[in-house]
Amino acid sequence: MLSVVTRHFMRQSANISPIMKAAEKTAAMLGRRQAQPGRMFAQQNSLANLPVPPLQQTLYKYLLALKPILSTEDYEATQAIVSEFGKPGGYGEKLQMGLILRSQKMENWLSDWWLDKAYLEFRSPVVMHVSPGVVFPRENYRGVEGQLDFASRLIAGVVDFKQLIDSNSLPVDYMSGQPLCMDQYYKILSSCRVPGVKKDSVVLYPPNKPDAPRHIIVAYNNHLFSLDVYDSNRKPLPLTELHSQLKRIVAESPFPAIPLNILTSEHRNVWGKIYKKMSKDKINRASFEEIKRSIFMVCLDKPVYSEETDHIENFAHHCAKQALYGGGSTANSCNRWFDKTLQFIVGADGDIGLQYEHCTAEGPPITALIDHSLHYAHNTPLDSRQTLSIERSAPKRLEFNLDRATLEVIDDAKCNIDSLGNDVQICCFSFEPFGKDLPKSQRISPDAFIQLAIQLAFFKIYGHSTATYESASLRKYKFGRTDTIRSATIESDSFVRIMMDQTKKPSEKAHQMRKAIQAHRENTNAAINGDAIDRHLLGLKLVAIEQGTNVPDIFMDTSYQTSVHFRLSTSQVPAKHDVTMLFGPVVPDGYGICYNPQEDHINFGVTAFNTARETDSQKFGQKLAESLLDMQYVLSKVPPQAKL
Ligand code: COA
Ligand code: HC5
Repeated sequence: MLSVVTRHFMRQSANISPIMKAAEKTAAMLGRRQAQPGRMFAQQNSLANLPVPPLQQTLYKYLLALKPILSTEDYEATQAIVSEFGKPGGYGEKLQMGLILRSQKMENWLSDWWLDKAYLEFRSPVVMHVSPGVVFPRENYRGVEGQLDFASRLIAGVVDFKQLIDSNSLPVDYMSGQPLCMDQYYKILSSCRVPGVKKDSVVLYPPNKPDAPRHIIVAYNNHLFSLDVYDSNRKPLPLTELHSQLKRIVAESPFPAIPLNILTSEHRNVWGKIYKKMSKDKINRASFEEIKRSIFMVCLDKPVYSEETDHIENFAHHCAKQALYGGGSTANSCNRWFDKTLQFIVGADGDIGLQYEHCTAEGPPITALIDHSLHYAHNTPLDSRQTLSIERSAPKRLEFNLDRATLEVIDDAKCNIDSLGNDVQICCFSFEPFGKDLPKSQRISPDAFIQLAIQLAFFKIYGHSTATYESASLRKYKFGRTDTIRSATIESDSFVRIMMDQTKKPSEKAHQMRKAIQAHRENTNAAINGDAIDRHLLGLKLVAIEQGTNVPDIFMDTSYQTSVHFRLSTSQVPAKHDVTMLFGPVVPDGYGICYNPQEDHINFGVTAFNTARETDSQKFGQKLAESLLDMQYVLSKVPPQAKL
């Protein structure tokens, strides 16, 4: 089945006529609002603070969300616990008051907590567990010459995007007609996660300071080089210059370096301890500083894909591995610095992509940067920026002093990344029969349609619904990050059951599909308007912890654990270019599902762990494609209805 809908990733990006210098024109070509100097934060002051939802509303919705995923017995037990928590003058009201007080003192009561709880205090490796990978459309070059040519174009494209950020010229993003917080754009470049023994931190080097970074890090053969991308007058280096500097880096590094970099893929406590110890040495400290301060990173990967030995169908899979974790210690995992916010991956076979450390930003600002940079890379002739730069320095190799103990941990880290890589089962595919166009033609939200297909696919395999997470943007609010759309609803559960019932007519199935889609849309609207339940419940729990009181029963209840055991962790990240994105599951027996809906097809990245016998991402991908077609069939049997 999958072979029918799978297509290799040779599709080229949108065929857009060459446009050169003006960044505003690029933005316009990409369908974004016109760039205007100083306009990036035009709406920022009008953004509201994140509200605290009413307690009773959240408790009511929490019970609704539990219904399709719990047994009747468990549900009834939890009902009693929830009602005790929410009774007048009870524990819930006390915590709610604490949360309201916090929200009155802060622009966003959630964002600091979220940064800590979701990211900086999380101790598992960022690879696979936190950092997503993005696979770009395959480029036409093969070999190192083309690799360096493309890498220089991509670097120039990112620097061009940076100019838009630095001059506050990026057009404001909008969602459902509402302006969004633009703060995350300031955090994706010149930023880095720093390992700590118990908790990580994140550093950011603003562009408007006199000593603002001018360099990027280039990884080649496990060596790290600091390369200036601006001259001493802060003018971006011409493409030809970037190209010759990259050539120099390659020529100077014929043999692989000791793969210290792989330590960034370790458990955070392990890496935090080594980092602390290594930082006592002046040379190490200076090199760490150079990496942290760099604007972004480019990984010039060695070729590991062979057209002769591998079937062409495997190319997408190869790219996904490189983007998600580097493919393992003998492939390119040692040619990364996983703490760095943005690592562009440029392989030798037209295989390109991105690895990104998630703590500073969500996917949409990253895809805006990708869309701009790829467009620039494809449309800028080599000689277009020939203005001669002055006083540029040669690329500088970063040095490290390593002791015997660290060398041993490097060996362990290589084994660990290989185990992690062998454990992940990746299924990236493009669903070809239709894209957003089909649900739109039926006046249905494409996102709700795809989410429902995910529910159906899960039900086909397991015969029940499960806790499902879909990312919803809170950027409508100042410094907003995300909340959760819980896609398993009472309505979706009825829908998947009816779909599997041979006795039901298409009209009955279509009727329930529309009810489930409507429920999903309502949940989506609630989430983006600050009325979802998950971050509110987290907030109440954290108030209890901060107040030093007992964590209330509602959070100790096994049903709560079930409700946050997201076997389906999903996210829509739309991009103009035909990219495929993927991230790891968030629970051992779960799936990570990321999708980029295009007008006439949908790119999916599905992951699962091999160690969980009950999951299989290939099978899930097949069932997902099948479910989308089943839903298309049902819709084809009924006349279009009112818009949902
Ligand atoms: N009839 C016809 N067309 C419809 C429709 C309907 N009933 N409902 C929606 N559409 C159209 C929209 O106008 C839109 O058109 P476009 O392709 O021209 O832009 C398109 O279909 C997509 O809409 P939809 O599928 O409903 O999704 P959405 O854009 O509303 O997105 C979320 C839903 C939840 C993904 C979004 O609100 C969100 O929060 N995005 C951010 C997620 C995120 O941050 N992810 C990354 C986390 S790191
Ligand atoms: C380049 C695509 C990145 C998508 C990453 C994403 O969706 O991250 C989610 C962030 C959030 O807060 O919801 C987390 N998730 C991967 C667990 C869904």
